[in-house]
Amino acid sequence: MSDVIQLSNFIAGNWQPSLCEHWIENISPATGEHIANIPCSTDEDIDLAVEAAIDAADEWAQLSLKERADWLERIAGALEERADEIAQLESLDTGKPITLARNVDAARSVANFRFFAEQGREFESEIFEMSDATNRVLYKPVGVAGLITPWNLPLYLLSWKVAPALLMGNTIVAKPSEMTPMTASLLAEVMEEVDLPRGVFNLVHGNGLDAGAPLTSHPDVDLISFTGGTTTGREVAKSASSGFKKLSLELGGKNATIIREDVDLESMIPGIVRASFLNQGQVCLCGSRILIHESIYDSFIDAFLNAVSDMIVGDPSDEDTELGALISAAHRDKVMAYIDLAEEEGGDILCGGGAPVGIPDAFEHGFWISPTVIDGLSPDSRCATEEIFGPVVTLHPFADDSEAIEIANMTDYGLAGSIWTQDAEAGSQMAEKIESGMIWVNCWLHRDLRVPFGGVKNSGVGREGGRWSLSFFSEAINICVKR
Ligand code: TXE
Repeated sequence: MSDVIQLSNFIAGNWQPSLCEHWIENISPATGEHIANIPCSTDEDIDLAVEAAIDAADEWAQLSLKERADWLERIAGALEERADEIAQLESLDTGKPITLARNVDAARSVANFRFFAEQGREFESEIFEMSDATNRVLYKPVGVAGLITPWNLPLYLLSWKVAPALLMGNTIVAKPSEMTPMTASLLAEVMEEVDLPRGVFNLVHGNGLDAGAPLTSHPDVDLISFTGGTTTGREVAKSASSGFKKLSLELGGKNATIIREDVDLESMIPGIVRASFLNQGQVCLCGSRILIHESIYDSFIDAFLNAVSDMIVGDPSDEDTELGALISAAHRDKVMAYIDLAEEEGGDILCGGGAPVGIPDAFEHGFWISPTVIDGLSPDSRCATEEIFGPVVTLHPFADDSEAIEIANMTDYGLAGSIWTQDAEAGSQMAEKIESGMIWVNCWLHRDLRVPFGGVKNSGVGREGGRWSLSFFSEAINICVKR
């Protein structure tokens, strides 16, 4: 018990427990051990944090864009110095492999601040000339930004929102997932370390109903940026709409990976495996339905299963590990329930389907599932159309491009997808017909931070990324001066 970390809220530059002094236990996904306590904050803590954010708003808004870009640069530098610590904490808190935590989570968190600092320096307001007048567009802060983030990529996704929100002059109340609080606290430490003015960044820990919901409905919160499940997103949208808050929702996905008959399997298999199982399949962009041209169905399965069976599942702190644990017992049970359902729906489990064999004793109470590949399901079955969000993919044959597109569009989600082919032009044409916000051809999660990021259908509302983030986190005001 003495090793259990005690985390606090960070409000107006002060570290404090929740006013009700209740706590939530934070559990290590890899071992099932109790590793931390976080404040179980309520509406009273949210009120305090919003007040602090309002108090800090004027001073922060008065800084120039370039001055705020300098702040982002300072934050990036301080985070970079703690990159190893970020990776360790993220791996402990999420159960993900340390290499992934280092190369993706820690690296991207630093890069997010650097990228938006650069965007701030390059940003130019538009001028629209008329024959007798000049229009000048100003980008003002929206006000207090409520940022709610999930557990799969904790600091990566939080920094993706914090950086542009700060750049455009907003002050922040952040509510990270109760399951992965560690690196959000580290970010607050960094804000303190660099002397960010008090109240500009406030952090309130707690669960969704007690702390998240009062943030989304708070009358003085002007904007909500939310990443999480579609069901929660619907609640957030209802709650935020009554106050006409600016709203961005990045929700779930059920993305298709389309393998055309001309694919060069040997060179593309590693990318397809990565798209299927990165972060144990717990990335909203993961390709959880693989659609394969019928002429190469069997050879694809052989090559894919070969590569999947080589994946190293186990100790997240081991440099060779490729797959770690799932986030929680409840989530593991949810994913297992889908695997059971797949069998009921007539699916054939080609590999995986349960805890990995031979997992060391230290991890026997953790939440593990081996990479699982399921064949033989109808493309409109529940397992093939609902978000499972785990290391599970289903395989489906198609006869031609139009059938692949039809199957790809057979879900209520529309976040991402990928197409694998030697004919990049045909892949690109096909991508236009897929109902998703982002499609990759011959790659996956190949991110240019300048491009729009977001989904259609039940995968969300709005776009973030590059100038879309700058626009979302600001109010464009036009001033027309007649000569
Ligand atoms: O997400 P939640 P969970 C999907 C995935 C997963 C499912 C549920 O399918 O199985 O969502 O995951 C806060 N008002 N994704 O339970 O509940 C919550 O505290 C305001 C996809 O973790 O949506 C956390 O901070 N906030 C996703 C955040 O919302 C509320 C990544 C996300 O939690 C709230 C994660 C409420 N009423 C899960 N209820 C992606 N798109 O990347 C909860 N929260």
